[in-house]
Amino acid sequence: MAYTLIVGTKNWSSWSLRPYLAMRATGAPFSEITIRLRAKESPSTRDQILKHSPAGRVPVLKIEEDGRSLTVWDSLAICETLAERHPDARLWPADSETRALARSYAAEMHSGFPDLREQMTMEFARKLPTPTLSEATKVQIERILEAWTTALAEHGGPFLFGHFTVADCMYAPVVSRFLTYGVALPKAAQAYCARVMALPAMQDWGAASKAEVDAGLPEYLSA
Ligand SMILES: N[C@@H](CCC(=O)N[C@@H](CS)C(=O)NCC(=O)O)C(=O)O
Repeated sequence: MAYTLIVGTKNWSSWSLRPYLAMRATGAPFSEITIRLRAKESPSTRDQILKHSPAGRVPVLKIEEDGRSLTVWDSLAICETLAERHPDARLWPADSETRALARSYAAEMHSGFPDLREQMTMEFARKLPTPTLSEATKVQIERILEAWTTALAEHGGPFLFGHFTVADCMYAPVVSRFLTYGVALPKAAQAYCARVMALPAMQDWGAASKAEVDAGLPEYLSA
């Protein structure tokens, strides 16, 4: 059995970071292909991704097993697939009510917070000034902080639902954004961000993002 995770430019690709963290949490070996986002030259980013997935977006997970190849795309679908295939990684909480809550957190992130995502695009390896936040972005930040604080208090930390789960994978790019743009955070959220950033997988993603930035990303266009 062989896994290949296809991701986008690490400094930018928040959707790729999520299943990367889940993949690392399984402890299973995997290969990586990094596709340069925002590539204008031919073949375009989209054409490169289309070689791997009909959806034309990263992340993509390929699973080669028993002579067959399975392609899974979309961050949440990949996290779910890994959780199912690697029960020992406990990527969802064991208790069904807690699991339902953790799934709600993950889904809320996956389908929500559009203003936050647009105003504070992920720039993993960079520190940037805090933009003038729109009212909608402020409301979304407040919602995330309230959700984190509630989960941390109710489940006792160190992660949102106790041990590390897909809910933490889904919010990890928000942690990076808060740090990149210097968003003021209450103590509990600050400590949570520090714990997420200290994960070896986050450190490795950060080192790769920094290498991309140091090598000179071609342009800083809006995503
Ligand atoms: N809902 C998708 C979103 C995936 C997505 O938008 N990926 C971006 C990169 S972060 C992408 O592939 N963009 C294609 C492009 O830039 O051409 C998911 O959760 O995986």
